[in-house]
Amino acid sequence: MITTSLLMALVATAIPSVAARPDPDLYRRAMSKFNEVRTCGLSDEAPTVKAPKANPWAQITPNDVTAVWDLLHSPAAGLNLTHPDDATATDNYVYFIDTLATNKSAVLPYIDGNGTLPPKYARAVIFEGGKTEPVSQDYMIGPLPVSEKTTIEKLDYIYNGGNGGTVPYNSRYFDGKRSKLANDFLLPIVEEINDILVALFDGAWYGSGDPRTNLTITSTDPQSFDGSSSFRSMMFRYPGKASYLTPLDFYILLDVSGTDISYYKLKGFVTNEKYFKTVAELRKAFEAGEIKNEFPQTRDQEWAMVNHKPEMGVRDLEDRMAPQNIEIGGKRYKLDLEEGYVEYMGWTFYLSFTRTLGLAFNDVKFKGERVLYELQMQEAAAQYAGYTPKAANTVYHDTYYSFGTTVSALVEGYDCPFGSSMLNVTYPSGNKTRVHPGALCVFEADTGFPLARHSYGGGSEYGFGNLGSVKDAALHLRLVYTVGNYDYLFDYSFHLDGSMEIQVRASGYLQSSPYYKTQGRFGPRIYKSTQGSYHSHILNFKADFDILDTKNSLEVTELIVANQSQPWFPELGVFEQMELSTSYMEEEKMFNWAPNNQAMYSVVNKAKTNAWGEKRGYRIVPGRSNVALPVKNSPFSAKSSTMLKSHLAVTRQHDNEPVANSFQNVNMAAKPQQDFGKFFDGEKVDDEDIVLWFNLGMHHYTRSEDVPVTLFSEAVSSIVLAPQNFNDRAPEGDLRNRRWAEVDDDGVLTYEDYSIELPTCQIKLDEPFTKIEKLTFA
Ligand SMILES: *[C@@H]1O[C@H](CO)[C@@H](O)[C@H](O)[C@H]1NC(C)=O
Ligand SMILES: *[C@@H]1O[C@H](CO)[C@@H](O)[C@H](O)[C@H]1NC(C)=O
Ligand SMILES: *[C@@H]1O[C@H](CO)[C@@H](O)[C@H](O)[C@H]1NC(C)=O
Ligand SMILES: *[C@@H]1O[C@H](CO)[C@@H](O)[C@H](O)[C@H]1NC(C)=O
Ligand SMILES: *[C@@H]1O[C@H](CO)[C@@H](O)[C@H](O)[C@H]1NC(C)=O
Ligand SMILES: *[C@@H]1O[C@H](CO)[C@@H](O)[C@H](O)[C@H]1NC(C)=O
Ligand SMILES: *[C@@H]1O[C@H](CO)[C@@H](O)[C@H](O)[C@H]1NC(C)=O
Ligand SMILES: [Cu+2]
Repeated sequence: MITTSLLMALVATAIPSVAARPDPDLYRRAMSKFNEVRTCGLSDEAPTVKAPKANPWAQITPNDVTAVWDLLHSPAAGLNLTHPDDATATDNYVYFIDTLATNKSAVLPYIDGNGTLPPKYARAVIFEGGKTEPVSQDYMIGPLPVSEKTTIEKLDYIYNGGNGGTVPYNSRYFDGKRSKLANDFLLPIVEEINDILVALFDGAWYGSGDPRTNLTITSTDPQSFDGSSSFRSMMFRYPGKASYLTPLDFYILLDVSGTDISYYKLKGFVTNEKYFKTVAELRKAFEAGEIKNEFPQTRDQEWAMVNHKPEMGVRDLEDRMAPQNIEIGGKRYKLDLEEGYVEYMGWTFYLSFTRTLGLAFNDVKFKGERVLYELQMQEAAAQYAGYTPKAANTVYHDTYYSFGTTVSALVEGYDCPFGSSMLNVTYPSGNKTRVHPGALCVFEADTGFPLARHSYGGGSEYGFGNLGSVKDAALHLRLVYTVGNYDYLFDYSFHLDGSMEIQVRASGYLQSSPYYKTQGRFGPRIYKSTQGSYHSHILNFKADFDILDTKNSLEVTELIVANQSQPWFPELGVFEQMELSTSYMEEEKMFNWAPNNQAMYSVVNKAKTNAWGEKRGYRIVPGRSNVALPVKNSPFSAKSSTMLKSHLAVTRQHDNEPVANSFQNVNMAAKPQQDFGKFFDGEKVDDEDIVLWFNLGMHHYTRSEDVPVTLFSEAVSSIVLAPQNFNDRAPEGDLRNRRWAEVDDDGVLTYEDYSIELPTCQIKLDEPFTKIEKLTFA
């Protein structure tokens, strides 16, 4: 926190003198005078704009959430619901309400023509434990607002697994009510072995609410393969804020199938890399001295906090403030916070947000022409490896945890630059709409390099005849989703050259394992008794390109090496040369980046050519660490994770294929609710409305530098969507933030700054810089 007033002269010559602690009124008056003392954009509000049309992808309103909730609970609905606060696993209760994606077929006539705004629908997931065959059931409720026309129907059409929106009880989200049943079953078992736990770990477990409990117990995903049964691989840790880094070598395996706890079974214990099926077997080995705790874990977790560690020393000059990105000329983007609409340097787009998937972008246009209909993350997954029940079992699909609800508060000046627009994010929660203040930041940033430059030769004393250099910048939209141990930083940037970059970074705690001398193949020792478990992160995205219209093709330009001859080089005979071989993907397909990147993939509109007769398109440019899930046949991720297993995929757009995954799919690896593989049924993708799916991710080769938390600098993946013959020339020509210098024949240097002058402004950082604006997406 900045407590002292900091005043920095940016342009030494041009700053009117201002006292170090200006009188607040004077300061406020100064701020409002745009042409006098300004604050370099730090405290400016972004200029507002009115979206051309109401946002058809908007979230359902808070009133809709409450009305839908009340409708579902009305006797007339016939759903026989219990309020979640009073419900047990064998009652029927609402798990969540969310916004149902509006069909593209309904939106296009509205945004492109005179069609009316399509009606909104809610989606509700109801846990129907009170049914003879207990299930989780998805419903669609609409049209909204609730009226006599509103109906509640099963939501089946977005799922292709065969059972529509129905998920068997054993595969449904393992919520607190199911955990309570599992823990009720577990308690007497652990009570029988607490003496062993005390002897090994100086800890015991009497249930989570009991004051004597000084171990924490955790399970993992998945907890079912196909809904016919359910299991839990539990492990103990030392409790605390960094318990992910203080794992203990003790696992309990349970069969927790069904709602009747009297049928639950103990499958056994694992410790010291040994498996004991019963309490008696465990006790026998313990008493025979065959179970040891060779590397005692630490209960202290101070070392694992993300605060300053003075014992690590000092770096010279590090007591000075680090460089900052400042929107020095004032904000250059406009916001319509009511509609969730943004304009920036030729870009326009709408925002939407759901509980399940978080932020999405719609109708992304550059200079008035559509590039993308939709861009949305589909799944943030991780699969682990190890010779323990926990690591070997773990596959996370973070949408299982309602990804959008995990958005965390952002720290201005650290997570996002000072002066960013810090926007509220909202989503339905029960019968209400929750607000996460300042969870989405919008800012324009210096990219740190010129967008273009050239120094034209010339023998002048300046070393050039002419020199042109163009300033680069980009608009960023950034959020951090903290799903349990991990913080995923999503950064979407819109660039002046018409390209868009998506970057995902990971920080936060490793899900680690107790250290075993024999298990280096699963990752290094990273602390006294802790091993960093190897895992792969894969994040799947949907990019529904509409280059100018919906008739698009996926152009594959292979870079091939061919033997050929050229008559003017008779002495060479046949020689090797590179050439481009262009074709179009014919059918829906999952595929990988070509080795050595010797293929370029572009979505093009064959009917729309630029001034040179070339098909206009956007290229999908690989960035950092574009990986896919290495394991293809793991029982824990078999058919639930098909979308993670290739770098890229192309399909035909369909209203009934809006998402790659279903949020409960992680518990249905053998019998998925959504089978991405079934999207590939031989449909043509040439000159059609096509969707491109891509994966970002990283193979997390864990290291001691993951302690205390993984570093965003290293754990990063990115991709760029860049114009490919979309324009007639580079779109930088209209930018005035550039310099053009000339040296005439007499050696006289003149330069043009196009009236973009270094502004006169001051930076004053003396307030808690959390400014909250409204973003309702409604
Ligand atoms: C309503 O749900 C309860 C469980 O909450 C169940 O016991 C009861 O049988 C259900 N009633 C009907 C008519 O299905
Ligand atoms: C929309 O309506 C206007 C005025 O009625 C008409 O001129 C125009 O052609 C219509 N546009 C479309 C795309 O239908
Ligand atoms: C944890 O609880 C057990 C059982 O009550 C006790 O024996 C042990 O000393 C406790 N350990 C610590 C570190 O407090
Ligand atoms: C939500 O439900 C609670 C009861 O559980 C009620 O007190 C509250 O008024 C409801 N909120 C709204 C916005 O209807
Ligand atoms: C070209 O011909 C040479 C000589 O026959 C051969 O070694 C080389 O592999 C050929 N290159 C290609 C791309 O076929
Ligand atoms: C969306 O399209 C699907 C598939 O055509 C259809 O079944 C569904 O009813 C549509 N949804 C809405 C809200 O109209
Ligand atoms: C943002 O959220 C905060 C906290 O809930 C609230 O006080 C503030 O009014 C919200 N801002 C707007 C403009 O809605
Ligand atoms: Cu990781």
